[in-house]
Formats: sequence, structure tokens, C-alpha cells
Amino acid sequence: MSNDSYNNITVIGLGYVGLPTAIVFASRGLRVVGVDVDVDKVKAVNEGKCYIREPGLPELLRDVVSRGLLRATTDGASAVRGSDAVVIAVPTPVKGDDVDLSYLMSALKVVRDNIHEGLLVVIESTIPPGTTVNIVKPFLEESGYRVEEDFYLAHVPERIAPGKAIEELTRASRVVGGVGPRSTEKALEIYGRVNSNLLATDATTAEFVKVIENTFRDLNIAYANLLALIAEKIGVDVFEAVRLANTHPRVKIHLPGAGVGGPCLTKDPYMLVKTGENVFGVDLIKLARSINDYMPKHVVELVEKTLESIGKSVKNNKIAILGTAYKADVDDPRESPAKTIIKELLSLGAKVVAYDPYCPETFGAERAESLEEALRDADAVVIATDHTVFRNLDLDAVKRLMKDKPVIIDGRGIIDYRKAREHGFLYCGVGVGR
Ligand code: SAJ
Repeated sequence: MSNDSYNNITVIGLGYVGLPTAIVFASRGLRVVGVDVDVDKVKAVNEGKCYIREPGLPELLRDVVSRGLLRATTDGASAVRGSDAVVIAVPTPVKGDDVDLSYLMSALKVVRDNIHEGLLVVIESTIPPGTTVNIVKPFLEESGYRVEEDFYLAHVPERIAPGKAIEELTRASRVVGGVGPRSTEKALEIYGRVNSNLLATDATTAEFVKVIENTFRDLNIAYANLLALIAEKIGVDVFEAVRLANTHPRVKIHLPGAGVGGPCLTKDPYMLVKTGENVFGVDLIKLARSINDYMPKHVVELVEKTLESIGKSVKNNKIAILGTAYKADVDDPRESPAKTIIKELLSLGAKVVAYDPYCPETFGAERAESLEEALRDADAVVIATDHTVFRNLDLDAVKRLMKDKPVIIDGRGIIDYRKAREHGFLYCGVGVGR
């Protein structure tokens, strides 16, 4: 088959996954229509304005919009009718024990009602294993069209980590799983336009691969966090211990910290729990989730204990939170551990001020426009996110701004505790203790 059978594609959902995906496809000469229910996003795209913080993306967006290769609309029906392929990248949130597929189903309804001969439908959203074959396929076949004969269907799980979108879309390996060989072949063809590192499999395996990747990471971080709690108990620096353990050729322990946030690791493990319902040992995944969920609370305990040790309390004292984004160097606050930290400190009566150079969210804390403003007269500073700019704080300047007996609670192991002590701070860190 020639490389030109796909010229027009629709991307449904212009969020952290769909927007970069649409832009990268357009940058390879495909004509892309982005569809979203949010009129502000549609307007922004058509004006060439990028609304997510992603290196290289604003320039690329301007370029593809000005060349007429990308436009956005709220009219999914006509976009689907005019396309050879549809890529769906809508949220699939987890609520309680259940995965909410309502956004996916409403996108699929538009596809089903406008399906036509030869259309390739790709789901990038993370979904519980079995969804493509057991739910999506019969739903689309209600149109009277038959998969593998009249249209094609595949799951190509997104692997974008915010902050590295373009690189990951074009260079990181992608798993491509069709519901049958022809669907896989079609999906390989279109993704081959942006990435040469494609791995073919079937749809259910592709779904399973996605959730086991993120669950592996969550389990690994939970192990690191558990080690942090044990290390605090015995007075060992967990970061040094993990670094040394990782010199073993077959050990790769992740980093402990103030908690695990973001839209993926906080939910994908529950999809695997659901899939493995009644399988012996599946509770391991839930336990790991609860360890990671406990870490922001642990940070609050460290704040309380450390202030108590110098005769202060959390109540009415100023606590500066550095970082509200869920991970380093991104502007994304979704499921950020900072949320729990701030809410708990506020409920304890603290005066909480948050500073994040990229993320405007404060979760109810007062917003500081600068690091200086956050630190001025603070009793304690909490490092919630490991943004690079927080790694080399000028500790003398920090001390001058803060109140007497300044406290540092390092939730990310980014401040050298020896230096902090030399500079006269009372230092307490996750996995390091005091
Ligand atoms: N974190 C730690 N310790 C670590 C690594 C991360 O506490 O050693 C924390 C981070 O601070 C953050 C959270 O975990 O709060 C998630 O971090 P992440 O680096 O896993 O970031 P995500 O969620 O944006 O990206 C993950 C990636 N999955 C894997 O690496 C298996 C990415 O490749 C996926 O595309 C993405 O989830 C997704 O969309 O599923």
C-alpha cells in the first residue's frame, strides 16, 4: 500500500495528548482537523495559540496552522465524514472502582454515526484491557459496517509524558494493536508517518501493555516510598541508599517523594485492578496506590513534627509551598500531591502560600508571584515539586527572607541536607528525616 492512503485525519480531544498528536501529524504533511467540545480550545488552535506548556509545540502549532494543515472545530460529524482516519484522545477518568467511558462513548457515537468505507478508527485513550474488542467494536458495528471489511479499528496507547511530547511522539516506541491484521496494518501505516519505532500486536495486548507500564511505575515508586518511611525510622538517607542499590546491574528503584500525581499513574493501576478482579494478589496494586496516596499526608506530618520540635505549631504560621504542578518542569496540576498538602495544612489553620513558576493553580492557598514573595516571613518552606529552578536555591538568600529558625521540608530530596544545616536551617526530608 502506498504511503499516501491517509491524507485527512481527525483527532478528537485536544488535550495534553490530542493537541500534540494533531500538531505532529500535521507537521508531517497530513491534513488534520482537531475536534473538541471546548470552544476556547478550538478558537486558540485556529489562532495558532498553544495552551499547554510543551517545549517546541507553540512554534510547530503556529507553523501548521499558518500552512493550513491543522484546523480545529467543534463539529465532529463533518470532520469524521471528511477523514480517512480518526484518532480518539479523550479522557477516561477513574471514579471509585469504575472507569468512566462516557467521553469515549460520546466520541465514538460521532464516529459511528458518520462512519464510511475504509475509515480507520484509533483509540489512544487509556482503557481497560478488552474494551476495544468487547465494547468499541460492537458499538461501531451498530452502523451496519463490519470491522476488518468496511472499516478498521486499533488501539495505539498514548505514551506522551508532558514536557517531552514531541520527542515521545516521534521517537519513543509505540505499541500498535489492531482488532485484526488489516486494522493493525492500517494503523502501522498512518503512525509510520510520524514514528518509525512501531511495535505491532493485537488490541487487547496493546491495552494491557499500557496499563501494566504505568502500574509498574506506580508499584516501583510505592516501594521507594515505603523504603523512605523505613529509612526515616532507622536514620538512613534513602536517596543515598537507592543510588547505591541501583548500582546493582539488575536493580532500578525509582525515587521516593511527596507523592505520585498526574492523570496516569493515579488511575491506570485501578484499570488493572478491575481487570484482575478476583485474581489472587491483585490487592498488591491497591496497596501500592495507598502508599503513594499517603505520602502527601506524611509531608504534612513532617511539617507538624518539625515545627513542634522548635516550639511552633502549624496554626497561624506561614508555610510556603514550592511547586503545585504534579511533576518537575510542567505546568500541569492534575492530581498533584501539592493539593493534599495544601488542603491539609489549610485545615490545620496554617497560612499557606504557594509558588509555582509554571502552574497557576494554588489549591486554595494564597498565590505568590515570586519565590521571594512566597518565602518572605515564612516559618517553613515545603518542596512539593522538583522543578529544576528549585534545585539550586540560594540558601543564604532564602534564610534572610524567612523568619527565625527557618524550616525546610524537602518532599523531593533536592536540597542537600548537610548544606541546609550549615546554613542554619532545620531540615527535614521525606526519606531522610531530621
Ligand atoms: N514520581 C515519583 N518518583 C519517581 C518518578 C515519578 O515520585 O521516581 C512521581 C512524579 O513526581 C509524578 C508522578 O510520579 O508526581 C508521575 O510521574 P511520571 O514521570 O510517571 O509522569 P507521567 O504520569 O506524566 O508519565 C507516565 C509515563 N509512564 C511511564 O513512564 C510508564 C509516560 O510514559 C506515560 O505516557 C504517561 O504516564 C501516561 O500518559 O500514561
